[in-house]
Amino acid sequence: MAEPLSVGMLGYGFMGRAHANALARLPMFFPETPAVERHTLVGRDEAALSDAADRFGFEHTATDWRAVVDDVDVLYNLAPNHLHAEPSIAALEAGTAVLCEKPLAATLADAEAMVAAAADADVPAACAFNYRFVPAIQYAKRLIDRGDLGEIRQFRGRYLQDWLVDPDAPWTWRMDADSAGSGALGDLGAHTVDLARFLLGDHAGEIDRVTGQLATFTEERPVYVDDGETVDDYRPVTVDDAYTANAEFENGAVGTFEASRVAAGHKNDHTIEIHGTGGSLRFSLERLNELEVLTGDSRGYETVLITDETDPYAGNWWPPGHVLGWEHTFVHENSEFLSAVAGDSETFAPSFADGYAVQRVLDAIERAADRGTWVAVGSDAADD
Ligand code: SOE
Repeated sequence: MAEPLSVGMLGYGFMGRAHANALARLPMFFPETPAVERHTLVGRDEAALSDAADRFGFEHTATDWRAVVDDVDVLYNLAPNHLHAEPSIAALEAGTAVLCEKPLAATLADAEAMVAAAADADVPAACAFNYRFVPAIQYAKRLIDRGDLGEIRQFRGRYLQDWLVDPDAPWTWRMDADSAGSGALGDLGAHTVDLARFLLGDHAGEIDRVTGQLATFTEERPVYVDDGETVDDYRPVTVDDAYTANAEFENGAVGTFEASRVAAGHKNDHTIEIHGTGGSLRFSLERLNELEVLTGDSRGYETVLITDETDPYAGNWWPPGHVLGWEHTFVHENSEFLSAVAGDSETFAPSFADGYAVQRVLDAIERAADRGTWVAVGSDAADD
């Protein structure tokens, strides 16, 4: 029997929990996935790290990723965005496969260096766009690839959250341009742009050009002491709270994109709509087991529950109608990624190249917002 793949995980916050949970679920629900040893958890605060390692099932801890990247088979880079490039590149240079959280990097330059390192490596370099692995999204892709929607004319994607409506919500690294790159645009918009590329890339082509509008409504936010109530300091918010963009695809299809962290009442509302000459699709993350489909002569949308045994990934879980949730997307993503590490590594997607393609769109939206005009994706910033 093959040795289990040893995993090093950099970061043990929200994404650490999501991926460690996925690794724990795999042997029971996706037994065909290569076995994994949760080897080393990496972070800075030794006490918190050791507590997380116990809960997540990691055998070792380390406070410096440099000591880990060539000691494991796989690096999960779940650190803040400005720490995506250096450890991921070092791992790839050591022949260690990488799964890096989205957006690929805080800057286009970092993303470029990462995609170059991935091209030189013969191990998979994955960008963790987990929403590709929602069964209903995979099902939507099947319908689009089969031609049920005809020629693609229009894409509409919005990702709305409300955790920053309150001006007293605490400052975090996600509000700092140096650490995060951008705000709602990179954190949420990256997912929507990735889904547009995933679903429509083979039909409408890439996004050619974009407009952009970015807004920050609360200019500084409090940092609290440990009691969570007493304000210690205020730090500036240097990223967007919300963005909107128009887009044109290679085939002439039109797109509208938006995301917000200040959309009161919307918790994790990632909704996409696609219209073609033969029909339409509607998906909402808050109802992720369902896909709304309109094709042929139908006068209205049909709501299809994507939980049948024959639906993507669904047969590995429960009987039809025994619905799945957000965390299952990580299980599917990890199963595909680890299978690629152990086998056909060339074909894994979403790859760093996909992450870079998304980053170019995000960058063009920011530049379009600065200029107040359409910007061609991939055009030279020096020409702005
Ligand atoms: C932000 O609130 C966040 O956690 C993103 O960072 C994730 O990528 C998204 O899936 C859910 O929202």
